[in-house]
Amino acid sequence: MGTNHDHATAGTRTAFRTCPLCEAGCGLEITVEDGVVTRIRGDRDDVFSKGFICPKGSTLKQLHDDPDRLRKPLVKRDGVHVEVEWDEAWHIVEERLPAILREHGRESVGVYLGNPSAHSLSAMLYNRTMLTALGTKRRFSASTVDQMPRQVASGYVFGTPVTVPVPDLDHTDFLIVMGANPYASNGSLCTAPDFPGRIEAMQARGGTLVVIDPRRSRTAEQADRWLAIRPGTDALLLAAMVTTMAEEGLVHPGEHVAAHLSGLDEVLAALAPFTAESVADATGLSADDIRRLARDMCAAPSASVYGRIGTTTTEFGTTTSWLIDVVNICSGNLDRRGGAMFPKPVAGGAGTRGKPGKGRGFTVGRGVTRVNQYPEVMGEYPAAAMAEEITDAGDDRIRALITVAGNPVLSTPNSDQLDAALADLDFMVSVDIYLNETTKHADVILPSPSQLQRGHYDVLLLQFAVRNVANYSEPVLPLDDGQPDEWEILAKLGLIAGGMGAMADPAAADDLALESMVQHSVADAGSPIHGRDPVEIMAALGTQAGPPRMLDFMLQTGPFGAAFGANPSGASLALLRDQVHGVDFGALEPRLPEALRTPSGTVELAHPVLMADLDRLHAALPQLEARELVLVGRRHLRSNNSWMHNISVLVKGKPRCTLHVHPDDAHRLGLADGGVARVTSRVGTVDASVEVTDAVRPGVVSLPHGWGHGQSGTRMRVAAERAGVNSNVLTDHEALDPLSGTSVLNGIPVEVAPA
Ligand SMILES: Nc1nc2c(c(=O)[nH]1)N[C@H]1C(S)=C(S)[C@@H](COP(=O)(O)OP(=O)(O)OC[C@H]3O[C@@H](n4cnc5c(=O)[nH]c(N)nc54)[C@H](O)[C@@H]3O)O[C@H]1N2
Ligand SMILES: Nc1nc2c(c(=O)[nH]1)N[C@H]1C(S)=C(S)[C@@H](COP(=O)(O)OP(=O)(O)OC[C@H]3O[C@@H](n4cnc5c(=O)[nH]c(N)nc54)[C@H](O)[C@@H]3O)O[C@H]1N2
Ligand code: SF4
Ligand SMILES: [Mo]
Repeated sequence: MGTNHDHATAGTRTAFRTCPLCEAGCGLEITVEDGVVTRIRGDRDDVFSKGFICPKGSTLKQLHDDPDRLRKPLVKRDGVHVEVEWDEAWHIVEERLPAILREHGRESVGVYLGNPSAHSLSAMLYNRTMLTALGTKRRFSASTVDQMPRQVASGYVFGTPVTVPVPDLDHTDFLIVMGANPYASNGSLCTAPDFPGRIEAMQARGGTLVVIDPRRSRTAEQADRWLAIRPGTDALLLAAMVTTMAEEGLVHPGEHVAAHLSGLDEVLAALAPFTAESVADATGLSADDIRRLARDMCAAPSASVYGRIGTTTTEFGTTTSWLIDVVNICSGNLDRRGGAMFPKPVAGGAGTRGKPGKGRGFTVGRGVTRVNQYPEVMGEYPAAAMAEEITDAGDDRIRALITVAGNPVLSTPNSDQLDAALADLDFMVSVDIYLNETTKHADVILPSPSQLQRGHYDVLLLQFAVRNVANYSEPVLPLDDGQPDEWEILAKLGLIAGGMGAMADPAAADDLALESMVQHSVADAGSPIHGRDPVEIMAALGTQAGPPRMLDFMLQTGPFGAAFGANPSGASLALLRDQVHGVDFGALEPRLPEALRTPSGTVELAHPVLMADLDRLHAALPQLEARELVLVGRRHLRSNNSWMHNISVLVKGKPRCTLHVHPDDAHRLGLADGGVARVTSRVGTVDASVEVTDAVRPGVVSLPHGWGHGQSGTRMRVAAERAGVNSNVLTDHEALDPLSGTSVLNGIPVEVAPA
C-alpha cells in the first residue's frame, strides 16, 4: 500500500503549502533542496495570509525531522512498545477489533477524535468512513472541551451547527473580544491569518478594540479598553448589555435582519431582570462600565462581539454563545458589513447545502451515555464521560477505543481518572505521530505521515473564515516506503471493522463513499448538479481514489463551484492546483435569509431550550457572586495544546507552565514568586511553580493546559525535559454545560497554598 508521489529528489524547488497547525491557515513558502526541506517562510503571495506566519509555522521541518516522531507502527509487547512493519500491525488490529465487535456489539467500541483531525484533509473526509463502518454511537472528540457550545447555539438559532457568524474583522469599527487571545492563539472559529495585524489595521482606521478577559492577555494589552471580568460570568454581562440597550431604546436589529427574525420581544422580556446593577457583583464589573459598553457598541458605525474558549468552556457556554448573537442582533450588527457575518465556504458545508433559507433545524439527544445519561450532541458524547463509560458501565462498557490525533489524557478533565480508565481497556488503537501520555495505552499505534507528506485543504476551518478563500496544497515531500497515507489508515480501520479484513483496498471504500456523495448531491434541489447523471459526474472525477478527488467534488458542487462544466471559471481542484497561492472569492456578503436552515425560515432567537437556560443562569447569580478563588487557562504563541512540546526551538527559554497569581492573592496566600504552590480542586492536586503577576485579576489563578509530560512509557524526549504539570488533573469531569456536554475548563474553584 502507499501512494506514489513523483517528486524530483535532485535540485532545488519551491513548494507552497498551507500551515495545518492552527486555524489561521497561513500560506508557507517551502524550499526543498535535494529532497530535504531547507527553509520555510511565509508565502508573500498567499491571497489570505500575505506572508504572515507565527513561530510555529516554520517548525513543520523540525516536526518532520523529529527523531521521536513515529515512522513505523508500534505494538505493545509485555508492556513495552516495539516497532513493527505495517502488515504486522494491521494483522493485530484484524485479530482483535472484529472479535470484540462480534462478541460485545458495536457499542463496545469507543472513538475519540482529537484536534489535529480538524486540520487534516484526510481525517476530515475519512474519519466519517471509519465511523460509519464502526457504527458505534460512542463517539467523543475535542469539540466537547472546546467549541461545541457555539455550535449548539448556532444550531438552534440559525439551523445548523456550522452556521457560525464571524466578526467581519477587516471592516469592523468596534470589536469586542471576549474570552479569546488571538495574539497567542491566532484566532479560532474566525479563520484569519495575521489576526493581530487585522486588529491593528482596525485601530489604525479609527476602530476600537475592547477585550473582556480576567487576564491582561497580550490581546488585552493591545486593547483600547480592558474589562477584567470574573470567570464564568460572560452570559450575565451580555444579558445586561441587552437589557441596557432595551432600557435605553437602542435595540435596532435593522430592516434586513428584522424581516427574518423571530422571538426578539420574548428574549428582551426574559432578559429584563438582568440589569447592569444586578450582575455587577458577579461579573466584577461596574454597572457604569457595562452600560457604557452597550451604548458604545450601538453607537459605533459597525461592531461585533467575538467570543471563544473563555466563553465556551464554561458552565453557561451555550447560553453565552447565544447571547453573543443576541447582542450582535440588538445592536444592529448581524449579517452586515463590519458586523457578525456568515462565511460562504468554497468547498460547501451544511449551511450551503439543501434548501436555501429553510431546514429541519437542530436537535440533540439521539441516544444518551450509559452512566450519567448525557445526551448525544452532534453525534457525540461529552469527552468528560469517556472514563466512566469505560469503567462504570458494567456489561455495556466501552471495551475497545480508537483515538485519532488526540491526547485526551492531557486535554480532557480529570486526567488521572481517564489515565487509569484507559489502562482498563481490552484493546486500544491510536492513529498518532507520537508515543505520548494517551497513546502509551494503545496496543497498536498507527502513525500518519508527517504534515509535509500530505496534501491539504482546510475543509472545516474555511467555513469560519473572514474572507471566502480556497487554497489547496500538494504534499511537499513523498511518503516513506510502505507508509500509508492518513486517509488510507482511517479507511482501512473502517474496512477491518466492517469485516472486510486488512487486505481490503481502501480505494474501494473511497469509491463507495464518493458515489454516495454524488447520489446525494444530484438529488439535492439546492445543488448546482441537481438532476445530473451520477455516472457522468463520477466519470468526470476520474479513478484516482483519495482526498483530492473527494475535495474536487466538494469544490465543484460548492457555492462558487465549476459544477462540472456548468460554471467553467468556478472552483475546482484544477483551478486550485493552478493557483498555488490560493483563490480569493471575496469579502463576506450578507447571507440572510439564504443561510438559514431553521424550520421557520427565521433566525429563531427565542428557542425554548435556550430560553429555559436563563432560569438556571439567574439561579446561579448568588453562587457566582460568592466564588472565591478560581482557575482559568491560557495559551502561549509558541505552544499548541499538548503536542508541540517536543520541538526544542519552540519550548526553549523560560518555563511556561507556571501558575499566574495576582500580588494581592500571593500575599494573602503566602506564595512567593518562583516558589511552588499546591493547587487543589474537587478532583485533584498539582504542584505548580508560581509566577506573581498583576496580569491576572485578583481571585483568579491561571495555568496553561497541555503540560505534564515526562510520564514513563512515553517517547517525547524534549517534552520530558520541560514536563510542566497537567492542569486537567484539576478540571472536574462532572462540571459540564448541560446544553452541549462541554466541559467547564475555565472558572474551576480551587484552593491554593504553598507546597
Ligand atoms: N484545561 C484546558 N484543557 C483544554 C483546553 C483549555 O483551554 N484548557 N483546550 C481544549 C481544546 S480547545 C482542545 S482543541 C483540546 C485538544 O485536545 P486533543 O485534540 O485531545 O489534544 P492535542 O493536544 O491537540 O493532541 C493532539 C494529538 O494528535 C497527535 N497529532 C498531531 N498531528 C497529527 C496528525 O497530523 N495526525 C495524527 N493522526 N495525529 C496527530 C499528537 O501527537 C497528539 O497526540 O484540548 C482542550 N483541553
Ligand atoms: N499558540 C497556540 N495557538 C493555539 C492553540 C494553542 O494551544 N497554542 N490552540 C488552538 C485551539 S485548539 C483553540 S480552540 C484556539 C483557542 O483560541 P482562544 O480562545 O483565543 O484561546 P486562549 O488563548 O486560551 O484565550 C482564551 C482567553 O480566555 C480567557 N478567559 C478564561 N476564562 C474566561 C472567562 O470566564 N471569561 C472571559 N471573558 N475570558 C476568559 C483566558 O484568560 C484567555 O486569555 O487556539 C488555537 N491556537
Ligand atoms: S499562525 Fe497558525 S497557521 Fe499561521 S504559521 Fe502559525 S501555526 Fe501556522
Ligand atoms: Mo481547540
